[in-house]
Amino acid sequence: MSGALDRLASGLFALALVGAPLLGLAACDGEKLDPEDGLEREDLGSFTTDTGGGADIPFEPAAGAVSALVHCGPYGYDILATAETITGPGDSAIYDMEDPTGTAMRVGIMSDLLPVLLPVSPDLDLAAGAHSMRMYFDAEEGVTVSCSAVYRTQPVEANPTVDIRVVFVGVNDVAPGLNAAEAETTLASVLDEVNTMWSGGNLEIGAVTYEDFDGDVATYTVVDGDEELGSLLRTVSSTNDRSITFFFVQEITDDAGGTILGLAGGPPGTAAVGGTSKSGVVVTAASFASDPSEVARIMAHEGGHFLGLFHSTEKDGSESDPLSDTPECSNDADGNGTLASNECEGTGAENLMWWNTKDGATMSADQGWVVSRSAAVR
Ligand SMILES: [Ca+2]
Ligand SMILES: [Ca+2]
Ligand SMILES: [Ca+2]
Ligand SMILES: [Zn+2]
Repeated sequence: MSGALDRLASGLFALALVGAPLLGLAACDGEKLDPEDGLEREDLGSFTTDTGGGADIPFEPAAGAVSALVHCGPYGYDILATAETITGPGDSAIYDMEDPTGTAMRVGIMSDLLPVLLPVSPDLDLAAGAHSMRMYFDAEEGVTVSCSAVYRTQPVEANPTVDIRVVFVGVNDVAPGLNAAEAETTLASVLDEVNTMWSGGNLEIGAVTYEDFDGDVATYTVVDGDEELGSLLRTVSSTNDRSITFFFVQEITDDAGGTILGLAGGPPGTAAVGGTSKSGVVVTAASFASDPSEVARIMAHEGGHFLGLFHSTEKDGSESDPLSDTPECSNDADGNGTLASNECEGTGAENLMWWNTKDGATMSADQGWVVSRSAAVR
């Protein structure tokens, strides 16, 4: 267990940089699908930890399902949880916490609520039939959680799109023009850049809506730590849930007092599920006036996390994604324990999900395969 818990430091997925030529934004508002078309939701029930500190969560994707999102919580911000093992039909091994990179599956380590998405790689597609996830909690006492699943039965589209909802949380003071009334103009080139970065995975922004936050702006314009982040993401309602909600804020600080450019619920977020601490993405807009491309890089990268993408290579090189078409870099040339972008030029730093996203980063075909199966994508 300690190996996996050592990874806690990477439980918050931070970001930095991208820029690219602008394309015409297809903010198409065409034919609307029924929001529930192609999704099946299942209440899996309530589960309490056994004497081993874990709980076994059975779930069963239907034939034809292209993805399954299982989520369990809430258990608060003082407890961390992950999956110890996941098995598929015939007790086939899908995931083992002790050797995550030995499989084509990844699971995060999360406070409050754990979302788990299958599949996160074309090398381990989803099978119909009986699955079981053993959840592990880093807790002193017993824990009880509610679990649900969303199975996406809608087939994968040739040209998948994802609807975007941008909610402005008191950012107009530091970034004039970032408000619901002006955003269609002021944010257009940023969304063009997001589309450019996503185009390698053939993902495109669909319908876009802009709102000014109608909650406690004074509290949330600076997001202080994990619990405030979770509370903000929980305001995503079930009527907005088949989209990615991006909250634009002035600043995000982590529990250790560091500043973070963006954070996604997850990975993965609870795509198509509102009301959880993993129901959206938070983006800092402080740099918008001086470097609007930074906002685009944050949106594209954190949106990737929300839709189920893990870092292609982690900052300290200890972890990598389960995708064969994204390079892994191990060239810590100066031996300082950190893989800097200039140490991995041409060998990984060009990917959208590089831990420190750069100018011109792109989504790979395998990453496109994963996101096209998200319940938030159509
Ligand atoms: Ca605050
Ligand atoms: Ca890879
Ligand atoms: Ca280094
Ligand atoms: Zn990240």
